[in-house]
Amino acid sequence: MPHLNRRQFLTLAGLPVVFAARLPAGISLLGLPDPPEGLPGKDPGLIVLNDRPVNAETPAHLLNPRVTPADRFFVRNNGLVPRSILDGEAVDPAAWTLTIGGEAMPREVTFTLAELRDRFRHHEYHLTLECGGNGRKEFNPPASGNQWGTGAVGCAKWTGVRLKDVLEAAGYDREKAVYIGYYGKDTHLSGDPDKVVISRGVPIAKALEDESLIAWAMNDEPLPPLNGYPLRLVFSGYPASCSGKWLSRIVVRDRVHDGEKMGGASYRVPCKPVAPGAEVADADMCIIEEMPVKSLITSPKTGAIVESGRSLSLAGHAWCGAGKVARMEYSIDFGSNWESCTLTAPVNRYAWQHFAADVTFPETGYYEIWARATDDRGNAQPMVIPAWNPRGYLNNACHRISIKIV
Ligand SMILES: Nc1nc2c(c(=O)[nH]1)N[C@H]1C(S)=C(S)[C@@H](COP(=O)(O)O)O[C@H]1N2
Ligand SMILES: [Mo]
Repeated sequence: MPHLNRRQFLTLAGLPVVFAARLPAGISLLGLPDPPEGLPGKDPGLIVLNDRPVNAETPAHLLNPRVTPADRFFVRNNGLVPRSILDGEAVDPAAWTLTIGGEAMPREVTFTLAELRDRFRHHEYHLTLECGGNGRKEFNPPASGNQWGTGAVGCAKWTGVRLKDVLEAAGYDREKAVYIGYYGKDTHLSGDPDKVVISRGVPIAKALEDESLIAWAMNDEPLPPLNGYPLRLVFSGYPASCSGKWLSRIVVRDRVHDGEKMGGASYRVPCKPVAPGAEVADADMCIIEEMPVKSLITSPKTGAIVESGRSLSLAGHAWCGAGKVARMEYSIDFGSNWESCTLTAPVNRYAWQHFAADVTFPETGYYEIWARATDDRGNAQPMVIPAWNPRGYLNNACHRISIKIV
C-alpha cells in the first residue's frame, strides 16, 4: 500500500486536486482566478463600461441573433437599481403601482401591475432600443459620458399594454396633453432619496402610437433586473433614454416635459450644425426625437481570417427611427464601390431588419467591410462621423469591420 495522506483528497473550488499527493510540503496552491464578475443576469461577454452606475454594451458579434437575447441586451443606468430588484427578489404584482398624474390628468389614477395585466389587452412587438449616445467614443473633440462603441443597441420582443389604452382608461385630457414624462424607482448615485435620477418622456403623439408599450416582459420572460424589472416604458425609434425603467409614475404634461435630463445638453443637440468643440447656447439646443438610420455588421466578427477563394457570408441588422430601411449596401474598397445586400422587411414597425450578402475578395490581404443603410426617405448613413454635438449623440456613421484574406 502506498502511503496515503490527507493531501491526496485535497479539493479546490469543488475540483479534486489530482496530484495532491505529490504536492511538496510547504507549497500552497495558486488557486484559480475569480470567475469574471459579470453583471447579474447578463452574458459575461458584455463590455462593462462602468459599475456605478452600471453601464454595459454588447459586442457586435453577440448581437447576431435576430432577436437580442435578454442576457445580451445592453444596460444603461444613470442611477442605482433598487437593491431588492438587483438581488433578484420577485416583486408582488399586487404591490407594484403605476400612478398617472400631471396637468393633463383631471385626477391621479393608480393601477397595480396586476391590474395593468388583467384589465388591458396585451400586445407584443419586436422593438429596437438604442441609446442616444451609442457611438459616442468616436467624436472629436471627445464628448463626456460613457464612451459607447457600437453596442448600446438591441432589438427584443417586448410584451405589455399600450400606453394609449392606459392613458385613455385613466381619463387624460386630450385637449391639454402635450407630452408625457416618467419616473422610476431607481435611486440617485448620491443616495439622496429626493433626487430624481432621470425623468424623460415623449410628445403625446409618440406616446399614443400602437407600439408605445408599458412592458413587463422581454422575450417572454420577466424583464431582467438591470433592464427595468418589473415594469418599463418602451418607445422605439426615439433615444432609449425615453424608455423609463422600474416605472412607477407617468405624468401627462400640458407642456414639454421638463424633468431631469430634459434640458441643457442632455439628450439635446444643436438645432443647426456647429463647428466641432463649439459652445452652444441653451436656446439653440433641440431635444432629440427620431433616431437616425443605422446598421451593424454582426457576422463575421471583426478581424475574421478567411481563406482566399472562399466567399464570406456577411450579416447584420439595420434600423431607423421612423419608416423603414429601404436599402442596404456594403463596400470592401473604403466606400468607392457599393454592392447591394439582401434586406428583410421588419417583423413589425420599429423592429430591426436583417441584411445578408456573399462577399468575395480579389486577392489576399487586409480589407475592411463597411456597411451602409438608407432609409425610405433617402437618408443614408454617413461614412464619416456626423455632426459634432456637445454630448456626442447620434453617431450613425457606417459600421466597419476588418478582414484578413490569407
Ligand atoms: N428609471 C430609469 N430609466 C432609464 C434609465 C435610467 O437610468 N433610469 N436610463 C435610460 C437610458 S439613458 C437608456 S439608453 C435606456 C437603456 O435601457 P436598457 O438599460 O434596458 O438597455 O434606459 C433609459 N431608462
Ligand atoms: Mo441612453
